Amino acid sequence: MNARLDSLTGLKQGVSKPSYDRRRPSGIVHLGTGAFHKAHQAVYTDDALEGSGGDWMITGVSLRSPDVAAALNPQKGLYTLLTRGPEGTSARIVGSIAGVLVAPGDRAAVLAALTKPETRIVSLTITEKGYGLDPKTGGLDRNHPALAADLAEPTSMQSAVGLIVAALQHRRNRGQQPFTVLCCDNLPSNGKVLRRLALEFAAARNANMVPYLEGEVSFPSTMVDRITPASTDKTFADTLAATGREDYAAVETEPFSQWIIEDEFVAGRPEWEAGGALFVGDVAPYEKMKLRMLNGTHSMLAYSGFLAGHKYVRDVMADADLALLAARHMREAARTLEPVPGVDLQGYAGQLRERFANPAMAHETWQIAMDGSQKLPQRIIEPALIALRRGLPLDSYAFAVAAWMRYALGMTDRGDIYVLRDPRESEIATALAGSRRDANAVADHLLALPGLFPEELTGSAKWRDALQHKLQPMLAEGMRRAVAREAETCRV
Ligand code: CS2
Repeated sequence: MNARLDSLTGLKQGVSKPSYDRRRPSGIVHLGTGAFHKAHQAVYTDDALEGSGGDWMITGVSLRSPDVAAALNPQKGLYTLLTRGPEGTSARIVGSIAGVLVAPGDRAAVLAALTKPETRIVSLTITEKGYGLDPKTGGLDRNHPALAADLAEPTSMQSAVGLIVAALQHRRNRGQQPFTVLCCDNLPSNGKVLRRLALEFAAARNANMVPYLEGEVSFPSTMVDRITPASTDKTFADTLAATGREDYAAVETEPFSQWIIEDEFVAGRPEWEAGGALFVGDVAPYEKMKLRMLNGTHSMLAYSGFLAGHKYVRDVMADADLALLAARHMREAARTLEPVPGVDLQGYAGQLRERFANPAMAHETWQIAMDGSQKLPQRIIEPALIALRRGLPLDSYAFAVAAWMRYALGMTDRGDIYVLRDPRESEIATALAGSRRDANAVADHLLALPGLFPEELTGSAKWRDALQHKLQPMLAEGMRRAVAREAETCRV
């Protein structure tokens, strides 16, 4: 039996570890303590605590699964971060998480954490689908199960938005200072979106909270970036080899990391600059760049790469045809952007291609392919619309959407079935029933999914033609051939 990582002693040489006193109060409550949070914000906070201290430990909250808490709590919140680069892997112990609460099992403890006087920031990584955002209205999706429950039942508080508004109400009633709400998910203007949802929720449930939320609480937007594959048995085996400690909370990530934040904190913040965070007045240009160039290309490669038989993004990038399509997608996405302060977009694209090709990273295409209905709008559809308006080529967006539509059929060209993992999965399956081989029918049915594609796009003959043109060979000849064919058009 190997010893578990539950203290900072006895680690192998070369493993870096926190030297600050971890018995300080938690100034941050983080909703959605998954791998991404552990590879990103928790690491910046670890650096800030190491650099300048402050009462900024993190109390993690899992809104759904008890797994992270089960792995982290017996280790007093300690976990290993493996950083994998072409030159090798390094291990570091992160100490900024004090422990994790599980909301469904212990809602009272979660509310207590959110309403403690020491809590000054509530941050979130709950994925796109966690917000209950209706893509059509930009407001609350009242059919979102957790939100619907919270709107109907005063004491429910299952959704992130519901918990935040309820906690702020408690604080206001008790005369405590509010906290900053810090959204760290891949949504454009993520702070503004969350603010809008919180205001709408408050207007529906506790209208007297609206002026308070508007006047006293801040919702800075952020751009977060670090590629973080789901942990596997190899993560745990390599962690044991590197540190000498068993750790089933370990996560692995890439060397690159970026965090750009609007500096609007109503109750202070850690010195995240210590980890390299950049504070700016307006995050929007950076967010758009990342969502369209990184995430958009990721999604395109995930659908087409998975169906062309590639398990990992690094394999996709080793496929000359797909690498070419990745480069094209980034180039086209860059054309939809306004200038981004201090960034050379060509250089950014080159860096992205290198990151995607990192041979040490096993990032599954299937992982990225999940939740397509939640990801396409900001990654692909928005720039497609801009391209349409400006008369720019539609090929790369039509190819990406066609690849998603082909992926939505749930079966590889060899006939293997896979799970879509999308909150709109059953709606998609119903839309596709009976029309699986006909490109026109598949495109028509998926374009008609309520709220997903704007009318300006669905009503455009140019867009529909482009889409059908890309989807047809995917269905008739298979993804491998369709990719080769598409790449040929880029070579001429
Ligand atoms: C990916 C992102 O899974 C996905 O959809 O595109 O998680 C991506 O790896 C991160 O946004 C990188 O910062």
